[in-house]
Amino acid sequence: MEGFVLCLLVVSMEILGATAGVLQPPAMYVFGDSTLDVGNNNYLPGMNVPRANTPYYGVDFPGLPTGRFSNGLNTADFIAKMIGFVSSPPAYLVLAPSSGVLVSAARTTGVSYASGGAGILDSTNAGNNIPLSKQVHHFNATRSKMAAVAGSGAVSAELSKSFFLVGIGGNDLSVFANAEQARNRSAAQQQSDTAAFYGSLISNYSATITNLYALGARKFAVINVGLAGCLPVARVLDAAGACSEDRNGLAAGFNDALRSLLADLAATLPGLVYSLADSLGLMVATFADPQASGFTDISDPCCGSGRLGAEAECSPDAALCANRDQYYFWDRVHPTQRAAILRAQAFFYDGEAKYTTPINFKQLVHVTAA
Ligand SMILES: *[C@@H]1O[C@H](CO)[C@@H](O)[C@H](O)[C@H]1NC(C)=O
Ligand SMILES: *[C@@H]1O[C@H](CO)[C@@H](O)[C@H](O)[C@H]1NC(C)=O
Ligand SMILES: CC(=O)N[C@H]1CO[C@H](CO)[C@@H](O)[C@@H]1O
Repeated sequence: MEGFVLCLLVVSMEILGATAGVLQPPAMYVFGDSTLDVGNNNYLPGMNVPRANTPYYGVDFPGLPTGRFSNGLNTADFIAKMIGFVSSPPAYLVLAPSSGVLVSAARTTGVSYASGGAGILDSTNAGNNIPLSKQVHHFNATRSKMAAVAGSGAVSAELSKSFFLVGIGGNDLSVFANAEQARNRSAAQQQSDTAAFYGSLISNYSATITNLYALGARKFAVINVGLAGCLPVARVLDAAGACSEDRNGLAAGFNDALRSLLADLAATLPGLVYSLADSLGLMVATFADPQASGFTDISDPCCGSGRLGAEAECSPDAALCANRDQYYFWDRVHPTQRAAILRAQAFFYDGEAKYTTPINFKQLVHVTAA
């Protein structure tokens, strides 16, 4: 009996430890695209705004669409759970109408500014999303409201311990690659276009991190761009349905530049700590041995229609697969909930520095920012 009571005590203390946030950061702030969006786009006006607000989005959780581009939860949700939150922080546009609601959420869970279709460049899918620069602007507005309530010093202290998740770049790459293809450029021209393109991406990414830092952010978890050429939406452009090696190479080149950028910023901005997650490397490993991760299909969208299931969005009229946990792709662009949890696990718990550098997300949570 005593053993039983002791055991219960230990268990309840562990639960308390997790929920009382002993090691948990005060909040989590999310910036990026549809891989992290939890509903911001549902509040944007316009016919051409990408929205996950119809079936079969959300079919597995919670059973109806939530604005997540997934059959259930997304990568931001699973990372949030691993930190100790219930799910991703709420979408900014849900909170913004009430200053009180916004400040209270911002200080207890955090806020998600991520928007489907968004790019590092304002020009990417312009008018149909919240571009990265505007997401930072929204964070700045949030911070001002927090400071008006709690004082700037207290807010800075909270933010310095908070978790800043950033995942963006795939849409910029896809827009650039489509434009290059349409322009029929020579190899030499493509090389110089690509160099200029990387230059503006990195310059804008640098401005984003520097601005967030100026506003008090210290801990950055950054997800790089995945195998852009193996998304169903890219493969359908190929007559044989093969991955586009050009697009995969474009992603790898950007990821190299992003890795250097973060190392440079950490060397110049005192107290900045980061973990860079290798989405591309994880996809390469997963696709090389799908069964090891429980996938039987790594090329077709679970929900889609037309050739390769990739000619249309997931919609109520699309075909829906039954064994969704065995598919890597949920729709023609996004991972399934099952793929998302594996991504989050790889980035959070990575024990061998395989998919994160220089530390994993869990270490980033626990590191004491200077
Ligand atoms: C692309 O450009 C090359 C020469 O630069 C030309 O021979 C070819 O016809 C062009 N293709 C298209 C589809 O315009
Ligand atoms: C945040 O907003 C204030 C007030 O509009 C502005 O002065 C400041 O430059 C902004 N900071 C950043 C980093 O964007
Ligand atoms: C965050 C940031 O600085 N974004 C800038 C990216 O570049 C465009 C111009 O190309 C600016 O308008 C954005 O403000």
